[in-house]
Amino acid sequence: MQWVVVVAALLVATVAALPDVAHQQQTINRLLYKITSPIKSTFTDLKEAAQSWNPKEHTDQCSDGGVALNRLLQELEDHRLLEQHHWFSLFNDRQREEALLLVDVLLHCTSFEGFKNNAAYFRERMNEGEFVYALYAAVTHSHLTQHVVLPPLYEITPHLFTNSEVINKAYAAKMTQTPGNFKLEFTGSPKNPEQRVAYFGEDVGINSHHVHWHLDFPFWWTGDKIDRKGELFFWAHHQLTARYDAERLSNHLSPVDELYWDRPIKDGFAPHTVYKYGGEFPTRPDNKEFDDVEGVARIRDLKVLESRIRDAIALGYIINADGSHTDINNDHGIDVLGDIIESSAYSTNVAYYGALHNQAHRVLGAQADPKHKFNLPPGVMEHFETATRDPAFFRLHKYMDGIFKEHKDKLPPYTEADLLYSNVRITDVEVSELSTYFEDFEFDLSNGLDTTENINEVSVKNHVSRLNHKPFYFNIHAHADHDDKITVRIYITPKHDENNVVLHIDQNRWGTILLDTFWTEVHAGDNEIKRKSSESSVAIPDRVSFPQLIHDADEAVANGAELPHKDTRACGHPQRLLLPKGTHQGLEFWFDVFITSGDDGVHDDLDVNDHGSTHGYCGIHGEKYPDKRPMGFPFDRRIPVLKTFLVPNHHGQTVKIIHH
Ligand code: CUO
Repeated sequence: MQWVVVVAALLVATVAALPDVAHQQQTINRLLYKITSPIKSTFTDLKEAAQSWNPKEHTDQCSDGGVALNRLLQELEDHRLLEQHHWFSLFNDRQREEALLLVDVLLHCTSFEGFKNNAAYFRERMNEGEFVYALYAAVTHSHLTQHVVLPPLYEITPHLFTNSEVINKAYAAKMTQTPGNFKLEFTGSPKNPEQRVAYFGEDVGINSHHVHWHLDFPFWWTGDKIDRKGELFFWAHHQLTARYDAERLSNHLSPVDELYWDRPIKDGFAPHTVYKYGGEFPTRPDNKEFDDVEGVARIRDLKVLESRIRDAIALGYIINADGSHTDINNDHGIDVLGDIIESSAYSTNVAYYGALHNQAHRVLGAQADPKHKFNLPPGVMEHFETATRDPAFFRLHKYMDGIFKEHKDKLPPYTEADLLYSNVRITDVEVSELSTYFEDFEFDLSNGLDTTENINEVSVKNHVSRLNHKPFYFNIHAHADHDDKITVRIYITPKHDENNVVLHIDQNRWGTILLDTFWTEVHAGDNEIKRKSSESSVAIPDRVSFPQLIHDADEAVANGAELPHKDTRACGHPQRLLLPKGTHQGLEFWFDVFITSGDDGVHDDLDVNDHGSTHGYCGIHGEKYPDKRPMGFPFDRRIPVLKTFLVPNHHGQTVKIIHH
C-alpha cells in the first residue's frame, strides 16, 4: 500500500478543501448508523452515493489512480466478497484481506467527498463487519479525518460488548415498542473465582481501549513507519497484564498463571455473548487440552516458534529473512522482538518466527470446534473487542510477557549513572487520598437492532457496574540546582503478594503500573510540581456517546456551529481505571517518582505541549513516541541491588488504596 507516499504531498493541497468538521462528523455518524440496515433515506447524500455514485468514474479522486478501487470493484463484480449478515473476524485471512481492500480505497481518497461517496457505496455492498473495521481504521489513519471523533464501538456493535440475555431483552423491547434499560451482569457465577475480576476483563472502556490500540497499531500496517510499534505491543499488553494482576490482588486471587501449550487450559469460559449473525460465541470447558486447529496451526509448530524466539533471546540476535543478524541485546531489541512475536508486517522473518501471538489468539478462539465440524463462529479470543473477557486472554498475554521478560532480564541492570540526574533532589511527595468505588454506567444498544423506516425508534439501553476512583493529585517538592526541563515518571507497584508477604523490588518490579509521565520545568531552588489524576498521560476520559455525537453533529451542521468535542483519540486506558481497586482496609502500593532530565523527551516542546495527552500506552499519533528511554524505565530491567535506586531524583513511599 503506497498511500503514505502521497499523503504528505496531498496534505497541503487538501487541507484547504476539507469540509467543515461538523459535516465530517455527521457523515461518519450516519455511515455507522444502524449498520446492518440500509442507509436511511433521509441521509440523502449518502443514499444517493450508495445508489448512483459510480466509483469507476471518479478514479481521478484517488491518489493511486484508482488501483485499490479497481481491485475492490473487481472482487465485488466477481462475487468474491463475503456476504452481508455474516460474522467478521480480523484474524480470518480472507475477511481481513477484503476489509483491507476497503481501507486501501479510503486511504487513497484525495478529498473527503470521495471518501464519503466510496464509503457509502461499499457500505451497501460489503459485509457490515468488514465495513465497520475498514471505516474505523481509515478514519484513524486518514489525514482527511483527523478531527472526527469515532463513536464508542460498544454503541456501534453492542453485541460484542454486552451479553446475550440483554440482547434478547433489547429485541423484545423493540418488538413490543417498550423502552428498556437492562442490567448487564458480569459473565459467570460466584462459584467461579475468576468472576471476581470479570468487572475488569468485561469493562467496556478496557475493551474499547484494546480495540483502538490495535486500530492505531495494526499488525497488518505497511504504511508510514509507526515509531516503536513492536515495543508498544509489548508495553501496552504488559501494562494490561500488570493491571489485571493488581485487580486480582484486592479480590484475593493469585497472579494469573501463564499458558502452557502442553498443559490443559485451566479456566474454561462461557461467554454468554451472541453474534448479531452467526449464533452464540462458543464455550470452552475447564481444563481443555489444546487441540491443533485445522487451517490455523498445530500445537507442535507453535512450540517450535516459541523455541526459535527464545533461541534468539538466548543468542542475543534475530536471524532476518536474508540471513543477516539483528542484535537485540540493547534498548531497541524489545521493539524488534515485539514485531516478531505479535507478529506484525514489520517482522523481518515471518517464515522463521511465524506469528506466535496472533496464531495463539486464533488457536484459543477455536478450541470448541478445532476441526470446524460444527461450523461454530470464532471464539471471543478472535476479536479485540471481546478477548479480555476470557481469562485465557490474560494467561496468553502472561505467556507473551514472560518471553519479553526473558529478553529484558538478559540486559545489564541500570547503573547509578543511568538513573542519576544530579540537578534535582526530591524532598517530599504529598499524595491525596486514593480511593476506588463502583458506579453505574449506561450505554445505548439501539444501533445493534434492525429497523425499518416505518417502525418508531424506542430507547434501548443497558447499564453496568464499573470501577471508578475519586480524583486525586500529587504534589512533588523538589530542589533544583539550576533551571532545566525535566521528565517525570510516576509508578505504583503492589507491595505485597496475595499472601501478604512484602516483596523485594526485584520480585514485584514487573508488576509496576505507570500512572503518569510528563515533562515540565524546574527552577533553581525549591519547586512544587502539582499534577492531577485527570491529567494523566496514560488515560483518556469517557468517550462521548453515539447519541450525543449524533445530536451534536446534527445541531452543529444545522446552525453552522462548531462541535464541542476536543478529545478525538480513542486509544488510552480509561481514566476511571487509573487506580486498581483497593480494599476496605486499604491495599498498599509503592508510589515511586522518578525525575530525569528533560532531554529524555523526543520533542522539544513537551513541557508546554502534551501532543494529544494520551501517549503513555498509545504514543503520539503520527509522531515519535515522546520518551527516549525504554518503556517501563527504570523498572524494565533487573534490580539486583536496591541501593542503585537510591538516587536523590527518585522518591518512593507507601500509599494505600481504599475501596469504598
Ligand atoms: Cu491485544 Cu493479544 O494483543 O490482544
